[in-house]
Amino acid sequence: MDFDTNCIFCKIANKVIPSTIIYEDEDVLAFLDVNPVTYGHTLVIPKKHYESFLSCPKDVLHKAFDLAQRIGQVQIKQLGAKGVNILTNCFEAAGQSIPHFHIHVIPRYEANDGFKLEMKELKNVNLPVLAAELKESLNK
Ligand code: DGP
Repeated sequence: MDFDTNCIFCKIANKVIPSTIIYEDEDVLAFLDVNPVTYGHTLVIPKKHYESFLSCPKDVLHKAFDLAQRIGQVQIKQLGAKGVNILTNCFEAAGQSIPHFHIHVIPRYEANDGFKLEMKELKNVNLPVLAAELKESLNK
């Protein structure tokens, strides 16, 4: 499906609803997040509808991440960001609220600037057992 009539990012990609676009070509689009967590928070999307990173074809992924890289570089050069977080949430359990693949490009200025990614250590994991399980599926 190229266009999902219920998808807000499909509507943005097709200019059915407005957004603040900073770059577009025939495959990908970058626009400012309407609820930015830091100054310059940008979203990169493919114009065609793919539910998430996990189902996006590799050539499109490549174009989207290439653009995300360029935007991150510009955020540092132009906005004076000191760092950048690249984030793509896959499915509701991971915080995805819009089911159209998108990459958050979040410029960072300091540790307490509005964005926080907390990684708490999960204790008591048997790493060799887990690795064996994952390797089996990966190498099938
Ligand atoms: P996620 O939670 O990863 O699905 O992020 C969705 C982001 O999309 C969230 O940061 C807010 C942003 N967003 C939602 N609706 C709109 C919109 O209509 N326009 C723009 N520019 N951004 C939107």
